[in-house]
Amino acid sequence: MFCKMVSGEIPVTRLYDDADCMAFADIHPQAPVHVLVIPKEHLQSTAHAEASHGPLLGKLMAAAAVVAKGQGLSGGYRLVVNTGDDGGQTVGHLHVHVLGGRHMGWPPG
Ligand code: D5M
Repeated sequence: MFCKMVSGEIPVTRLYDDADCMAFADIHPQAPVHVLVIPKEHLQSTAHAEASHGPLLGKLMAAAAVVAKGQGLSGGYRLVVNTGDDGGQTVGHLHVHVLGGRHMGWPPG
């Protein structure tokens, strides 16, 4: 479904956009800042990543850091990548949650 954000079929405000990745606000925010960073190439999850995806995964993390900085999260933030059913993944297009603006508890639920 996030491929439709990439194509523009589902319009979203892009909080970050480069050749490989883009970011937009999560529709169900779990923190004052909750942004999703996705690869434009469809990749279902980290479990589906091959060694050849290494550079893309690196770009995704770097993009998440740029997003966090752009959102003013100078006090820290959390990056979350849910994977598969047990990991709580509900959308089958790899995404990094950037969560911030409040203190994050541990362990996660
Ligand atoms: O996280 C999937 C996340 O995707 C969840 O936090 C809601 C969000 N979501 C689902 N649909 C949309 C749209 N249309 N816009 C913005 N955000 C969306 P997961 O890690 O798979 O549980």
